[in-house]
Amino acid sequence: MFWDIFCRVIDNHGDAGVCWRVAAELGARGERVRLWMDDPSPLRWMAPQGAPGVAVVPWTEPAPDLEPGEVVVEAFGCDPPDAFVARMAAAPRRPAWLNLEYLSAEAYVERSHGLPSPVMHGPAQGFTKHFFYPGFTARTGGLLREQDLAARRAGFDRTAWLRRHGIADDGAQVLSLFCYEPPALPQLLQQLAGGSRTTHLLVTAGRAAAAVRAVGGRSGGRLQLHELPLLSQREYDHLLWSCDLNFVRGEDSFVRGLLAGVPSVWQIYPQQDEAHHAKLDAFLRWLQPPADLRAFFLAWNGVTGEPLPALDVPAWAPAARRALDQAQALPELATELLRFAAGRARI
Ligand code: TRH
Repeated sequence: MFWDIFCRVIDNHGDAGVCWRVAAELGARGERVRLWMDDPSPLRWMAPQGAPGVAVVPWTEPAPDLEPGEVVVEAFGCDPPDAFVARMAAAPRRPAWLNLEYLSAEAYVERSHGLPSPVMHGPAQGFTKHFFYPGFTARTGGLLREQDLAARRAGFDRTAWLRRHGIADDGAQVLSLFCYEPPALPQLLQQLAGGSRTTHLLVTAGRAAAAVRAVGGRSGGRLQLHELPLLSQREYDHLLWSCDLNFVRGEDSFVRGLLAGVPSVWQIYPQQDEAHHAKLDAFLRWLQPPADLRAFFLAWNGVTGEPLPALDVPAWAPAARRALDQAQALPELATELLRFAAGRARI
């Protein structure tokens, strides 16, 4: 099928990251995709290699006047341009119209996945959009897992990757840091500096590196800090696979952290009225972590003002492996999206 995926970059990297990943995976399965982005600039570092079957369309104002494909996906309710919607309405065969939603483990996801949403006004009045929710149960759209992921993982050489980034695989623990500005960051740095074993902390470029600098973080004691450049999404996976534990944030890196099969600590994207607390709680109910890991999540997200528990990577590893098994048993998002859209496109 021919897909139009619409993406507005609100802030951070997640909107671009999720949309690119979905587009690239559909392309890898032989679909043709136009990815409309109001700001395609993050793709320069996130996906410099491009992807077969995927063309990026700058979503300018006015928008390019293009004939809609068979499936239109608006990511996160971003509303395609009116002129394009008018073309959808005039098309001899109505495109399937999906709204790809944010990831959550909350109960409303199962209830809402696949629901129709009648379009009440505008040129496509009378059309029906459908909600498509990623999620953590068999009755959701599941999680995206690329078809080549297992083979890439099997051929991956951690020692060589670390060495390329100037880090010796010398028995020290290796952690990655991708975060916003967690209030407990100074505590973490202190804990690692005073730890019983050496830690290499690989700090991702952008907000995480700025947050470390803002709290005066530097190498010392048992802590070795390393600042990374912006990595492509593929290289970011390699980073996650090289580490004993990953600090992740937002939604996309969080899923990649789960799929890496080693423990991760998630900083959830903060929302108004602390709506993200319920989201974090729902995920923790899915993960069933040991009590100290749970307490670590809550302190890292500022939900409790408790001090950070000690990092205990070996004790947290079984929960991460269990989570990986559970994640791999979930529906696969690109497969589900294809099935769902093919069903709707025939209507
Ligand atoms: O950047 P984020 O905080 O994005 C957020 C969330 O998605 C949030 O839910 C959303 O509402 C908000 O944006 C607008 O975190 P996330 O989702 O993990 O996206 C990061 C992307 O960046 C992911 O695709 C991985 C990628 N990445 C790289 O490709 N290279 C890198 O070096 C790093 C650190 C990340």
